[in-house]
Amino acid sequence: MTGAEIILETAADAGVEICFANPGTTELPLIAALDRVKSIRPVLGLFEGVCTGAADGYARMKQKPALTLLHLGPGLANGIANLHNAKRAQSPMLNIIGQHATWHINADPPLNMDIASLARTVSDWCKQSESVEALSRDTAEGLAASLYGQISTLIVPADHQWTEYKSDKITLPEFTFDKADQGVIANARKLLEKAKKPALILGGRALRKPGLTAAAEIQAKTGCDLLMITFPAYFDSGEGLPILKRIPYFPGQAQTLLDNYDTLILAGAKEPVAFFGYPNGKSSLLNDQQHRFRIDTGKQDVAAILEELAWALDAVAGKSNPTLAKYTLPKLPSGKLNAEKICATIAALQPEHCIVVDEGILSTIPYYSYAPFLKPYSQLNLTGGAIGQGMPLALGAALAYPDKKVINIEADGSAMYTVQALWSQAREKVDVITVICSNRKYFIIELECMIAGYNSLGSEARALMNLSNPVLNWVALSRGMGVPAASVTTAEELIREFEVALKESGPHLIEAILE
Ligand SMILES: Cc1ncc(C[n+]2csc(CCOP(=O)(O)OP(=O)(O)O)c2C)c(N)n1
Ligand SMILES: [Mg+2]
Repeated sequence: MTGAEIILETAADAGVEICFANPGTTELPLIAALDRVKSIRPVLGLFEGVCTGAADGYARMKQKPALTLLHLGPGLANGIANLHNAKRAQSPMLNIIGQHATWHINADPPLNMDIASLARTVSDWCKQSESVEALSRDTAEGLAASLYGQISTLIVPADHQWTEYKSDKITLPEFTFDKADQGVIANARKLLEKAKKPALILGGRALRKPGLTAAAEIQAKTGCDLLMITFPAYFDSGEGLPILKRIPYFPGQAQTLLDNYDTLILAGAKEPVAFFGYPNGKSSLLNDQQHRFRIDTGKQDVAAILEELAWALDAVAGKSNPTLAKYTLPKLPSGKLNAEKICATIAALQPEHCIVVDEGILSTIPYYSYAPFLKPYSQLNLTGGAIGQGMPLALGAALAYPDKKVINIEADGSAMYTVQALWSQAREKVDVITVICSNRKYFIIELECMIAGYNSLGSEARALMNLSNPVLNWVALSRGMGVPAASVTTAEELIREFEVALKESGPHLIEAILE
């Protein structure tokens, strides 16, 4: 068995099913090993940002480690933006990065660079293998570290990959999150009992069904509001779950919401801060009078902590909770499209248990007024603010759950960063419906300019926000990568095309042209 084979064998034993890959000559033994270790399915991305984004989507859905295979420093560099998003999403992931043969590095060949320094900016665990005999342990350690919801990166020189491996295979130890702190739970209980107007801010794993169910019980008992962070990696939503208010993106709106509360209990969430610093702005969205208290460390099981807090509050009623969301079918719109109508159409037509990926930027803001009242579904969002995530994320989510429809609501500017994901969607025949919100501009930058007081921008400045010269031909781009596509301008056309896409299997793209 080669070093490359033991890496894949160790990963396969740990439950890894897919390798999101864009390899090169320093990964040849790993390419060959994928032929031998059949339980790992290779998925080719035509840009490394597609591989890392797809791995993130898979990891968020499966909550188990996703594997990428990338080529040297430049390959990693191309994948960094979506690794940054994955790190912010606390997605378990192991990157295997090929390195030059150990004896060749000092010759400084053209592709040589400091891979580890680059990797550390996005990795919680990072190692360059020191011998072929360490490869199974290195792989197991990297995977084990990722289980907390972290990024691990293992850099493997080509000679370690091709050399024969003679040691034993290492099995991952049983994983458990760090133990809950009873003192913290008692403090949270006291704060909630004392507060006049409390809220829980939920993020991370607290936004999955078990955490939401416990939060709903706490809400029913204490009367606290439930808020969610602005860009959650994942949340369960719909009928039977509590109704959460999303903290708005713009700091003024966020502060208006948060000012309502005297006490904020943070569960799987950091203290809320403004996305950017503005002239005369401030970082924190909370004021000095507000009590704030985090109940988990990020390495603990926050859903279990919420459950313990519910017990401590004597909030576990076990009977039906009247505050939970009830299903309301959104009305289908008509006429020329705008963002509100795109969101209403998708909300009205999306099937139960689907996966919605939101990288609609300004166009998806209206969607959140429907989200709590739909049939149960899962939603994935852009987490780290590095755009170009939606299409790969949708690919990975669809590979994780081939039986579910994935609906990717995608802004046109963001879509262009990793548009190659469409080719992988076609090749892997995944059920992804991409709706491009085609406003033909970087609308949010335009809006941010207006808010910042740059009201009379000239043609040079405007050129940096305008995507209409030339107009992107979405139908041609999509068909060119093997994904059937249509372009629509009215709600009636969008409804028709969306219904066709829902009925057929395989990927589809619909360009929704906005007024
Ligand atoms: C990797 C990366 N590059 C650039 C940006 C800056 N940026 C934020 S939003 C945006 C454009 C958004 O345009 P679009 O995706 O069309 O959404 P819209 O604002 O039109 O709704 C850009 C360039 C970013 N966030 N991430
Ligand atoms: Mg746009």
